[in-house]
Amino acid sequence: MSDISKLASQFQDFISDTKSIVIVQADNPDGDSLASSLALEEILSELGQEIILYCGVEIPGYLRYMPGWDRVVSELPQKFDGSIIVDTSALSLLETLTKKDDLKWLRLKPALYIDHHQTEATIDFASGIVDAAAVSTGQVIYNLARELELPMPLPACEFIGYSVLSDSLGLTSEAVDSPTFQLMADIVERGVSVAKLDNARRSLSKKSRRIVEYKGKLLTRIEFFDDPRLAMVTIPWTEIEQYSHEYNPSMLVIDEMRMVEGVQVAIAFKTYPDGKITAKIRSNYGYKVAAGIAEHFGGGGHPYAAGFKITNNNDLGSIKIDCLTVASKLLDELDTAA
Ligand SMILES: [Mn+2]
Repeated sequence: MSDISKLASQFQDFISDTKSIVIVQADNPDGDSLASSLALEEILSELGQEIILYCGVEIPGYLRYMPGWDRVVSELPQKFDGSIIVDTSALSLLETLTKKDDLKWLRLKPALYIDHHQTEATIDFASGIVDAAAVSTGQVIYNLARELELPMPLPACEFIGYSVLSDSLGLTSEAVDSPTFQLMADIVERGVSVAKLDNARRSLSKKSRRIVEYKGKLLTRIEFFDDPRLAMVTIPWTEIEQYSHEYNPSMLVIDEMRMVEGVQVAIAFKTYPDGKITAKIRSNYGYKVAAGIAEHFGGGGHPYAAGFKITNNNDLGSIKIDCLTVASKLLDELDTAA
């Protein structure tokens, strides 16, 4: 059996045993996790399945161009037969469920995660369908649906398109390959308008004046290290509280940081009142070190986009020095390898 037919029969077995399914996004919802949830909802509803969409945190404003985002609830339903976790295989990203002591309900029932991250899975209570060659979890779902000849109504195709465009930065990331374009060609055949998807996405990327002014402040706070291969910025809790319901502060500056001459890696830190520190890492084309840096701190992700979270050390200064050391070492190794 080929890989995809094995994964497809695993998926088929799972959905045959579960009538009502809660689809779970981790605590860092993004375009792919939301689009994948909505695509699964479309496909599985056609099969008569009852679907509940769940995410422990609020869906951020910039994702609300996808119709159906408001069906995502933040309370785990009382009754369901099984769960599908999308776009992560990391237990640490299900913190809200853990904190509310709701994870036990997922543990009691059949659970499946569908993901495309390369990082080793830490979800210990579910079976996994992981395809690291897929650019998005939506593409994994598309492959399963095609293999099983499941119904793919137009909205499902649109959500799959959103997931691919979102995780591939508009079909420009290194993970984009010929199957990605075959997928896009197929959904266009099925009626999807790429222009319509792109326009919907952009309609919400307009910013308010206060956000643009805040972006200006953040830009002046970027720190450069290592001549200047590494750029870092820190976003304290007071600003997260003030701005993140409107725009994710790190996303305001991380691309600008990457676009500074000489910069190869950009890291945005966020600090929380409970001492937690998170880092979002982006590296430029040719510098596949993001996941390596994240893994050093117990996180993970992709070669060019990764992240980590630290709860046992709130000394940001020392974390930044460690980041600098690890990043410089990994970048030097790339130089020697080249
Ligand atoms: Mn993804």
